[in-house]
Amino acid sequence: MLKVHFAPNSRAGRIIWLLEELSLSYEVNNMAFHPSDLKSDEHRKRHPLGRIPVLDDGDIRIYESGAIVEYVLERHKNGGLKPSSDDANYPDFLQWFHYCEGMVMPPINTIVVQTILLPPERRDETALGQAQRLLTKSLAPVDEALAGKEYLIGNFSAADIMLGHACFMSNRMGCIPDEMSNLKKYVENITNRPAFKIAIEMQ
Ligand SMILES: N[C@@H](CCC(=O)N[C@@H](CS)C(=O)NCC(=O)O)C(=O)O
Repeated sequence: MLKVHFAPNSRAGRIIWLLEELSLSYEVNNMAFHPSDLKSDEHRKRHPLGRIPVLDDGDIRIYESGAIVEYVLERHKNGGLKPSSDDANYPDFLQWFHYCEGMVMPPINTIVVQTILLPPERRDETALGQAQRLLTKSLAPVDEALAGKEYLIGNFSAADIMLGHACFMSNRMGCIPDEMSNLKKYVENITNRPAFKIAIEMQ
């Protein structure tokens, strides 16, 4: 049985979303998004940095959300969520799948650190402003790519589970301006998916 080590309001939601989209069975180890759980000796044995998500599949343990998504698609079920390498959409799929952790999540991480994780006296307004501007800038090509499309490569795919989740978080942080209307609509398309609702409402 697949087991997801999870905490609410985190990238672990991507894995629940994926498993729900694929109708695969899984168990959840629901932890608090707090050092008491994430930095515990028990969890550091699963992830050396004390982070989530982590997936257990029998004796196999894997962390890094994109790697987990690829692993599930290859070893368990594809469900039409990843085009084959000869598909015309494959290059775009790869690009947006990896653009998520490569370009969009770094400024989101800084925003979370500067608004939630650091105690108020250590927060830095300049670093926060820079990260907010960088996030909006990094989303501009995504808005452009979504013109006339419901999802990143047309049909719903695992690239939406990665980057769509990051877009949802960016919107919640107020970093998608109204002018990025394709992106606003995209976030709506994603949040209307029943599997996404299950993942995002899991506490
Ligand atoms: N690139 C990693 C990032 C993992 C990560 O940083 N997860 C965050 C939650 S979204 C976390 O565990 N943060 C807790 C911490 O930094 O202490 C992935 O995609 O899995």
